[in-house]
Amino acid sequence: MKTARAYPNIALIKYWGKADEELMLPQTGSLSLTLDIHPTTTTVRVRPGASADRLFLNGSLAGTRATGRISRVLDVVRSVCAAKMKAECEKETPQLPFLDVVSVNDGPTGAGLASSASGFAALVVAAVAEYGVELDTRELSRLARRGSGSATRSVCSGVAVWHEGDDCTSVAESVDAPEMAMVTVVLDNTHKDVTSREGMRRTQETSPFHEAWVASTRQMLPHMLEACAKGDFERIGELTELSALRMHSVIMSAQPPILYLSPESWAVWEYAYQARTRGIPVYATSDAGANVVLLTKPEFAEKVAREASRFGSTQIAGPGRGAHLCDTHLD
Ligand code: 2P0
Repeated sequence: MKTARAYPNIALIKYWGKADEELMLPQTGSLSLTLDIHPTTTTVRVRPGASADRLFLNGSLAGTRATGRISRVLDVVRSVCAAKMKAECEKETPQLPFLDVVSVNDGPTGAGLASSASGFAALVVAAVAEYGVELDTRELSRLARRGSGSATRSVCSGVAVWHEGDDCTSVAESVDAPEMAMVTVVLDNTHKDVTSREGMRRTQETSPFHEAWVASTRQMLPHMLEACAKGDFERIGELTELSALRMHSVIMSAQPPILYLSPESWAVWEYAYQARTRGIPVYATSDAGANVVLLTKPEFAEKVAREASRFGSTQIAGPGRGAHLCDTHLD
């Protein structure tokens, strides 16, 4: 039995569009901060003789859709682990058994706070360990990508860049960055109407601005990496807002349009603009849902959380650890 824990991440340079749906290759690179709140904890155990994987999610046996989604990733994990075992002992390729997966999310599932990122990152780290194979962060990140694009980044600690590339090179790695904090402002913890996957597909297929989005992201990412390396927080904040606004612009221009942001979301965005005029370094971002995440310097996090609590429930997050094994197992 093996257990792993992983945290969600919030992108500062957003990923919105796939170059390859099967391999889950992104059209552009992206960059995020892995948080230290709302972890997913996942325990896996081999099921000798069973004919399928089983998933217990937040205390209940999951349906065929959710189980199928993790099982497809576990098939890739099994083939990579079997190939590695064969290469190491030069015997027959082993047939690896199916797994029981018990997973608990400590946070709002499907509300734009990236539960699929923490979920798939924890899943691959636990499964690889259960099969007794050692893989490095690059290889784990490559496997997590097959479950969900944003999971590629949750394998890494702190600020992580996920590279555009092919099946081998499109992986994430941590990069140096200044100290930052995030304040999540949860306005609506119900499920979003259009999943990220469907939203990306629709945007790519129907928005006349999609190519411009791809070009602008390719242009912004190197600037963001430079700002991170220099520790230039204001530049990081400006690029964060720009990337999120450009992503929502292209999403709104899909047909039929997708409106993830609500009037309440915009009120939080306005708060960030207004707070900056008072000397508070705070910048807004939003993912595929109405919630807003505020990026700030650690010493301002409490003030920002207090002020933004008039919009919704706020929580302070700092940089979190990448997906890792832990000793406490779930039943
Ligand atoms: C991101 N998002 O960069 C972007 C910004 C949401 C908005 O990655 O289809 O769950 O599984 O790869 O990763 C959320 O989408 O989508 C996401 P799939 P994913 O964080």
